Amino acid sequence: MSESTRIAEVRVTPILISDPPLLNVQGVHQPYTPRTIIEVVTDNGVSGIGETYGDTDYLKIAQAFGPKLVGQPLTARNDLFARVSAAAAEVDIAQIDNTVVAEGLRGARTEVKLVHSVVSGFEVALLDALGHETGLPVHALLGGKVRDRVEYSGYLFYRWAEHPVAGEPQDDWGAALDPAGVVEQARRFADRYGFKSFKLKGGAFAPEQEVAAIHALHEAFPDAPLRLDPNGAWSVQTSLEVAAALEGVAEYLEDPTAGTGQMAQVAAKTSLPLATNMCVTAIDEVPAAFTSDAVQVVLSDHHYWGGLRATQDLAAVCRTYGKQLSMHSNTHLGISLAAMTHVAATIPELYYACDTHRPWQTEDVITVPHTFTDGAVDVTDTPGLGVELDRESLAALHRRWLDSDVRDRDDAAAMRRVHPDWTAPAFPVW
Ligand code: GKR
Ligand code: MG
Repeated sequence: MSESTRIAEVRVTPILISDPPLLNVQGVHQPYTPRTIIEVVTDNGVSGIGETYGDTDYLKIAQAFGPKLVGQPLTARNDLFARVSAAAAEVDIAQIDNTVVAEGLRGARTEVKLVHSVVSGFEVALLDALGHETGLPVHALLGGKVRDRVEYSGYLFYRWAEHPVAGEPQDDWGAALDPAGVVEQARRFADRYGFKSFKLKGGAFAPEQEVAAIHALHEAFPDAPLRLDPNGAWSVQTSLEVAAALEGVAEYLEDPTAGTGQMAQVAAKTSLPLATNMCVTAIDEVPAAFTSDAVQVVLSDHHYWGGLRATQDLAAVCRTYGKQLSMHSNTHLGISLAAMTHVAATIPELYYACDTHRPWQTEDVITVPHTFTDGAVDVTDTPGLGVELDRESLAALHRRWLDSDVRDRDDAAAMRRVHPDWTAPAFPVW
C-alpha cells in the first residue's frame, strides 16, 4: 500500500441478530436486535470490517456517509467526526432531541453520541483494512499491546427461559428469576468460559432481592469480584442502603442512581467505588462528574465514545484525573468483540475486567467466533482485527432484517407482549 491508497467501495449492511429475553429496568430484550455491519474495500482490493449499533438513526447516518467515503485516503481517520456529522446533517433523524435522558440505558441521547457510534463502525473498518494492507494487527496500529489477553466479566442477567411467542429464538440457559437462578447462571458462565468476575444486571427486581443475589454469588464464588448495575433505578437513599449492604462484597456499584448530581451524593457517603456508562458517556460530561467525584470508574463503549483512538483519549483523561477505566457493552457480535479486545490490549491502566454481552449471542458474522478461556480473550497478532467476515451468515442475517419490521431496540415494547399495560417506570424506581 502507499499513502495514496484509497477507498474504492463501501458496503453498509443492516442485520438482525437473535437475542435472549434478558431483563432490565426498561423491560426485556426483543427476540431480534439490529446491528450495522460496515465493509470498506481499498483500491488494492483489500477489505476491512466494522460493526456498530443498527437502530434506524444509526443506520440512516451510516448509509448516508458510506458513499462519501469512496475515493478518500485509507489513512484519513482524524476528520471522520466532521465528515460523518456532515452526512448526519443531511438525514432526518427521528429520535434525537439533544436533551439529557438520564434514564436511558446508555445515558444522554445526543446527536454527537449518535454520530460517534457511526464513526466508530467506520474507524474500525478502516483500521482493519489498514492492518490487512500493512500486515499489522489493529493493536499495533494503535501503538501496540501491553497485554496478551483481555479479561472479561461474566455478564449475568435476570431472564425468562424463553420469548413469549412460539418460533422465536431459543437457547438452553433456562430462566433466572431469583438468587438461586442467578448463581446457577454464574456457574454455567464459569464452567463454559472460565469467567472469574461477574456483573449482575439489576433494576429488574426490588433492590433487596438483587442484594440477596449478590450475597448468594459471593457465597458461591468467594474470590470473584462482583458488580451490580440497576441502570440508575435507585434513589440516593436506596443506593446508600445497597452500598452499605454490599461493602466488602461488591467491587463496585454501577450507575446505582441516575445523573451525575445524584451519583455524587452517593459517592460522598460510601467507600464502594461507583462506575458508570450512563453519566459519563461523552467528553463534555467528564468535568462535572470528575470534579464532583461522582464516579471512580468510567466504562467506555468504543461505539459511542467515537472509536478506538477516542477510547485511548478517554483513557488518558481518566489517567490525568486518577479515575479507572473499564468497558461497557451492549448486544454485539464478534467484530465488536475483536475491536474491544484490540483497544483494551493497548491501555496500560485496565484493572477491571471488561463487559461483554457476546456469550449471550448464538450467531455471528465472523467465520471463527472468539473463544473465552479462563474468562479472557487472547489478543491476536494476525493482521487487522484478526477476524474474517462470514458472508453467508451476513447474508442470512440481512435477509432476516429485510423480512422483518423490527428496526429499533425497544425493551418496553417487548415487555408489553407479556404485560400489555407495562410502561417503563419513572425514576427513581426504588
Ligand atoms: O443489555 O439490557 C442490556 C443492558 O442493560 C445494556 O443495555 C446496558 O447499556 O449493559 C449496559 C449497561 O451496563 O448499562
Ligand atoms: Mg451499566
